[in-house]
Amino acid sequence: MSSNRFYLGCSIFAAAAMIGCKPATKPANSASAKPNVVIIYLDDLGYGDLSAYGATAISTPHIDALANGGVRFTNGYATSATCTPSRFGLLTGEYPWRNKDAKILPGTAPLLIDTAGQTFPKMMRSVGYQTAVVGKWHLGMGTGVVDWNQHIAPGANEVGFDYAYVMAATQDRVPTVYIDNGKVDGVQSNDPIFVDYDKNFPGEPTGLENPELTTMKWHHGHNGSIVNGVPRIGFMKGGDSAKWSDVDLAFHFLAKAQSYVKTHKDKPFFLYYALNQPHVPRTPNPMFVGKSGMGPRGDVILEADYCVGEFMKTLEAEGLLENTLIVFSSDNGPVLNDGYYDDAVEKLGSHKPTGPLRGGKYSLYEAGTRVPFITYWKGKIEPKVSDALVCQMDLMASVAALVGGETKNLDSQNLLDVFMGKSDVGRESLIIEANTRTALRKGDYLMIPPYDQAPVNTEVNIELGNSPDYQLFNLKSDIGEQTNLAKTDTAKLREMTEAFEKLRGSAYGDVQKLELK
Ligand code: NG6
Ligand code: CA
Repeated sequence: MSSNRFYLGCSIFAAAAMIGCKPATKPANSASAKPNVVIIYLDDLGYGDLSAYGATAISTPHIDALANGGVRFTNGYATSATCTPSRFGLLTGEYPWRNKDAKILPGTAPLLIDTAGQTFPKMMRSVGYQTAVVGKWHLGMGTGVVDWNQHIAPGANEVGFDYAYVMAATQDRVPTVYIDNGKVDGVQSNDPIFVDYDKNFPGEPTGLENPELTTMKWHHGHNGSIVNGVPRIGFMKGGDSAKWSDVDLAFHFLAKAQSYVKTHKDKPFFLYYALNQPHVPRTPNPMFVGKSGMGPRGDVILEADYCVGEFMKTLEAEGLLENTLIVFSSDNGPVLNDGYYDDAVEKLGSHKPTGPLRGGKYSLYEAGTRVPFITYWKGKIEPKVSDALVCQMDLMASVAALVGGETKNLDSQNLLDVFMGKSDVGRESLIIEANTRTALRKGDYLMIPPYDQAPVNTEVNIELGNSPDYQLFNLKSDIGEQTNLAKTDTAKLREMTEAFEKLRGSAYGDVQKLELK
């Protein structure tokens, strides 16, 4: 019970009498104690996917309540245009391009984060916090050869989370099971689970060979093992009792996040609640099927909004709202067809998941990394819209400043005042990343160096930002990146390439390309 609620029952007494109501020891998680910190992180939600960010074809009232009651950032970035590197940046405070393995990982990948290094949850733990992750992990686990029937380590627990209830990778990758502090939840010794990303297990159906067994059709990739009628990436055998139900997945994680709050409210906690929506396969609970009129992608956005609302109700019911900083964001930008025929393209109508931005998931153009980004703290953060340049990577140093933690030599910058809405002075610059290609945002400008790769990913139908020429955009006057200024504003291009080279250093493999043509 929070001290606020405790005093409620005493409010009719005079102040002197209230002293008699005071508990002998003050609850640790009271308004004057260290605040709880919750990061609510969506998967592939675009800059234009929320009504608070301008969407009119879809309504997201619960997330909007955070956006309209807190700081709504218009220049908030993930480090990357895909999941694994963005999560790496968020949880380590380091640019993912410093780690050559920070790419989209298979479900069997070893743990990506160095267990000896600094992490966000370790920093929180060092100042007395309880720490938890619930939801999508996708940062690898184990050392490369995993027996899914034994305790799997190292993983989220070993990089600082006291409690970790996660899916290993993504909803479209095997193993399709929950992992509870390193143990597959519900696996039984008489039906062990096996996972392989190279070859199928003899006799097991796949999306490729047994399309008649699928209820969702694959478009590209996603033709491995079939679980619940959905063909996945990779192969899996056994573990029937442990397999998740896709339509219940969001509610399952929600319940875990809620129960974590309820059982840990007496001491400060750090909770990273990583939802699965609207990543593929989009499998809305029956409660939301057909509700958006946009097909499953819209329906699962409504489902995610509902989950956020329910989670907020729990914080409120537990008396924690005034003492909890909530950060809301997404790991990368939107994609419609990400490998399944699910009507995301056909039923989109007038909705623009990217908002006014160019590109999408996987892209160096803005829609790849610029995402919804909200900070909310009832009674502490005044509602405002902020155009300050901020990155998810900055949360670690900023929250450290809030809770009295320490960070050393990180790329993460302390922007606490910006996140609290007290300052509009964000980052000077930021390197964004898309599948190891990088670009520089500095001031109002974005500079993308030349890249030889294909300009468009034709499978997902997204412009990737690649061009044999330099690209330079003024994002303030040209948010849609339509006018390449590289040839006309050569002074700005030179300033940007020099700054880029300095920040990127030898980690940028093709430094010679930076010599202006
Ligand atoms: C891609 C998958 C895509 C998605 C993505 C990871 C194929 C053809 N495409 O490789 O469906 O799973 O990886 O998304 O397999 S992320 O949001 O986790 O980065
Ligand atoms: Ca993602």
